[in-house]
Amino acid sequence: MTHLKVINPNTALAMTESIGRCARAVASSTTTITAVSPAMGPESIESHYDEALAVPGLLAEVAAGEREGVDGYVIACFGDPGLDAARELAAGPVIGIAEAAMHAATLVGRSFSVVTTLSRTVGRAWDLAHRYGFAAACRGVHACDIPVLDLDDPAARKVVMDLCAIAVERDGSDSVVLGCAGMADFAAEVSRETGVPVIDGVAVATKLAESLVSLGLRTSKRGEYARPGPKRYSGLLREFTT
Ligand code: 5HY
Repeated sequence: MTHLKVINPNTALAMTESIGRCARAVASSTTTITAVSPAMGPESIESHYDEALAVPGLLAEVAAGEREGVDGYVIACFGDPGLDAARELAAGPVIGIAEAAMHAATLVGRSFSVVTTLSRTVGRAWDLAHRYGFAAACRGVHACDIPVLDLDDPAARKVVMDLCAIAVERDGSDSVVLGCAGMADFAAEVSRETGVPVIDGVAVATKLAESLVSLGLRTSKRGEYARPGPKRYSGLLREFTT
């Protein structure tokens, strides 16, 4: 059996349950999915400030996973918050949904568009495309300007659906990457409407983590992702002392 921990770094439990359903829908029968939110952090992640404050709680969940013998992790937030720090803590693979989705998009087409939430997060999506080496394939990043926690409203879904179609037409891209874990459960519907592959990073990251674990590929501890050395942390971070 493979045990994957899918971490929604925000504290919106309804979103965590939806993310868990999406991960379980694609996981193999020999994979157990544990979907969690941290015990502390922002109710949604829509700014650099939110992202920074999401990381301690996220890392606490990875540290707990290591004690529990978790085989691999998914960071289910499109900013891939805390990804490098989580890889230092984890023995197994840690996959961010943005990195996973962009990889998948370049395997099914020459170009992709990203449809994300607030306009203020567009720059972060571009930063990730550049960091992961997909800037040339990314034809555009489009914001629906709907807050993360309002995405399950049917009217909001119509806005996202329409924007995906506009993005494909305007960018001439081969596929659409959904720029929020809160959009995970309607990738198939958007794909039917737009006629192009629509990629949900939760599903792709789950299968990538599962595949890497099955191949025996764990996070390398030789260099940058070696475990952090012993250190004291004070105040609210006291529990992180190693
Ligand atoms: C996410 N925020 O996937 C991102 C989306 C965003 O709380 N979960 C969040 O807007 O960056």
